[in-house]
Amino acid sequence: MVSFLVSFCMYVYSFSQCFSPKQLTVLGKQDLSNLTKFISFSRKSMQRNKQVAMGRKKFNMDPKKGIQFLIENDLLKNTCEDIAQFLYKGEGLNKTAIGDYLGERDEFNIKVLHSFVELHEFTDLNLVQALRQFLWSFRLPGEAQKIDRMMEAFAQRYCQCNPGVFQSTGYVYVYTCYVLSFAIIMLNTSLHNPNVKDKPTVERFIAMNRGINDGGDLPEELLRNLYESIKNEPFKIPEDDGNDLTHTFFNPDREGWLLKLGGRVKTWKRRWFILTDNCLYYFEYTTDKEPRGIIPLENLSIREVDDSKKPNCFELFIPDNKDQVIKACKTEADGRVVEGNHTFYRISAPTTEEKDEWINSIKAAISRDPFYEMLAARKKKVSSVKRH
Ligand code: 4IP
Repeated sequence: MVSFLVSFCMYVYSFSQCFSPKQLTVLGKQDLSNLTKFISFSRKSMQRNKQVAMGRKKFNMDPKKGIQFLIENDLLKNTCEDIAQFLYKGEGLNKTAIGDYLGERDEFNIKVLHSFVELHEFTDLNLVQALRQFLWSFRLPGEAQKIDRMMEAFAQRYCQCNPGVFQSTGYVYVYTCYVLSFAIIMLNTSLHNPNVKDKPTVERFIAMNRGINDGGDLPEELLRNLYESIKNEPFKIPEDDGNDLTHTFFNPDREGWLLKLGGRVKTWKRRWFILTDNCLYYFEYTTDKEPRGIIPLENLSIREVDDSKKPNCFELFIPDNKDQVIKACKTEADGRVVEGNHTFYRISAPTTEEKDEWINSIKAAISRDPFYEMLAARKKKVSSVKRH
C-alpha cells in the first residue's frame, strides 16, 4: 500500500512539473491544495527512502551501527520483533552482516535471534527443508559459539513447529534435532564437495546417527528421506567472503577417518581428519563442532614410513630437526586446549590408495601456503644469484 502511494505521488509530482503556473491555475483550489500535500508527502517519502538505503548500507558495513542509525532516524522501532522483521525481510541487506548481527552474544541480540527464528515457519517441513529455508535467510558466521547458538535456536523452533517428530521430550528432544542438523550439514559437504572422494552411503549415514535419539535410534525411513533429499539437491548457501570457519569446514580439501599415534603416550586413536586452509584438524566424531586437535602445516614436511604395527603410514615432521616439537594444539580430556607434544605425527590410512591421496593432498596444501611459496621464490632467487 505504502509503495503504491509513493509511486502514485511521484507520478502526480512529475505530472505537476509539466504545467506552467498559469496552467496550474486552471485546476481548482482544492486540487491545488491536494497536489501540494502530495508533493510534500512525496518529498518526505523520497527523503525517507534515501535514509533507509543509507541505513542498509551502514548495516552492511557494520550491522550494529546500521541498526542504531535506523532507530535514531525513526526508521525502525527499537524492539527485538521489529529488528527481527527487518532482518527477516532482508531487503538490500548483506546475508553475512545479518548472520553477524544475529550471532552477537549480548542479551538483546540473542532475543532478536529468537524473534528472527520465530518468523520462520517450519510446520510440516522435514528437517532438510527447514534447514534449506533457515540457512538461506542469512549466512552462518564463522565462530563455533555463534553457530552453536543459532543452530540451537533453529532446533528449538523446528521442534516447536513439529512436535512428535523426535520421540523424547525437553532438552534431549532439541538436542537430537540439533545433532541431526549438524549431521545433515556435514553430509551435504561429503556428498557434494568434489574434493571429498569417499561419499557416504545411506547405510553409513544411518549408522553415523545411531543412538542420537536419547540413546535410541531415529526411524530409518526418516533418515533415508533426509539423505535422499540432500543427495538430490545440495544446500544453497549465501555467498561469502570465504574467510571463516564455516567456509573452512564446508569446503575441505579432504576429509576422512585415519588412525593417529599419540605424542608422549604412543596410543593409536581413530580420528576424523579434515584438511583445509593449510591445517589438519582432527575430531573424535564427524559431528563434533570443536576439533580435538589442530596441526598447522606451515614448515612441516610429509613422508611415507613403515610401521611394524599399522599399515599405510605417513608422517608429518619438521625437516632437519627431529627433536623439535611441532607447533600444534590439542584438547585435553578435561577440555583445556594445550600445545601438542609431537616431534612427528604418525598417521595410518585405511588403504594404500587413501594413504597416497592424503599425502598428495597434504603436499598440495603445504605448497599452496603463501609463506612457503614466498620462501621457495626467495630460495630460487638466492640460488640463481649464486649461479651468476
Ligand atoms: C593420548 O593417549 C591420545 O593418543 C591423544 O590423542 C594424544 O594427544 C595423547 O598424546 C595421548 O597420550 P591416551 O588417550 O591413551 O591417553 P587424542 O587427542 O586424539 O585423543 P594428541 O596430541 O595426539 O592429540 P600426548 O602427547 O598428550 O601423550
